[in-house]
Amino acid sequence: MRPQLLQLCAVLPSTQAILDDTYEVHRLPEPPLRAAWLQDHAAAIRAVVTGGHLGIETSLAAQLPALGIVAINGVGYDRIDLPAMQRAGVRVTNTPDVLTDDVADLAILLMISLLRQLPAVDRHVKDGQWPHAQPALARRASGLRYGIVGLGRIGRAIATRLTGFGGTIAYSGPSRKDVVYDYYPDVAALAAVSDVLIVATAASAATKGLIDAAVLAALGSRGAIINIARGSLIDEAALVAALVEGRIAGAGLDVFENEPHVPPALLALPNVVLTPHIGSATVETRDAMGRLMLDNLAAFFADQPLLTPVV
Ligand code: 8YV
Repeated sequence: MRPQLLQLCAVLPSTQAILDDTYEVHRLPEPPLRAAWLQDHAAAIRAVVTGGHLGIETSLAAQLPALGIVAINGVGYDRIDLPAMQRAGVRVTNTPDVLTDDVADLAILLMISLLRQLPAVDRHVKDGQWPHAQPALARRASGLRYGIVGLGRIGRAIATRLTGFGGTIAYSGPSRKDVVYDYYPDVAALAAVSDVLIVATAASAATKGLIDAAVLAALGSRGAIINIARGSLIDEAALVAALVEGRIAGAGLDVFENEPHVPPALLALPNVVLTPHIGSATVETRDAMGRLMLDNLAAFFADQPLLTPVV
């Protein structure tokens, strides 16, 4: 008999085909039908597949007594209560490394798009304005002071890309790394010496609201912020206020506090570039993530060491 699995997120058709072949895949019905579904199926569910942005509610996991593994199709595990999983003896896996380059690419894309006003100039041409007017001059993206919040896998990949930009690179984080970039233990101190502050650190209870009003004030009215990590890392209300009042120069954001909802004030601002949490959203990377997620599941059910365990 195929193991029973609860799937909480969409995956590529190629990944889905293997999931469907290997497991008896269930989807969680909406609340009106959920209680009945749980009564009929919860006891048999041995694995959960979920996205990094979704995780699993601790209360749902607690209703799955046979649960042995939560396989995340993503790198972030901030939406999963790891101590609760450990207490329940549930393993958790994620998909690190395979998405690093895509997410780092997006950070650079957002930065250049923001400073060179890509959305506005694209609009300018498509609206037929080119023969009539020149768009406003943009700001240079190279030769700046780049500050990276969090020099993990993705932060390092961003730094590598930025070495081609001819500016200076500094970083903040809990500890100094063996790198040539300048280290600032304090995020506000990093912001104070940055023209572009790029948020690339993992979200957790400890880093919630890490980028607060004081950090934004330190970044200042010429400074731009880029976030490809998690919305919870930035105090979004403070960010919106700073942008609306011109206390920072602009923002390039792929992630938000309450996705897929974006603060309405951001939608009207010209100095903001927004993307819908697409850091890892390429065919190649989603395929690689799917394969790693499947390999972790297979290892779990074969009683083999997990490839990329979180706990
Ligand atoms: C995706 C992500 O949103 O990896 C992560 O943590 O946030 C993204 O890659 C998602 O996990 C895809 O399922």
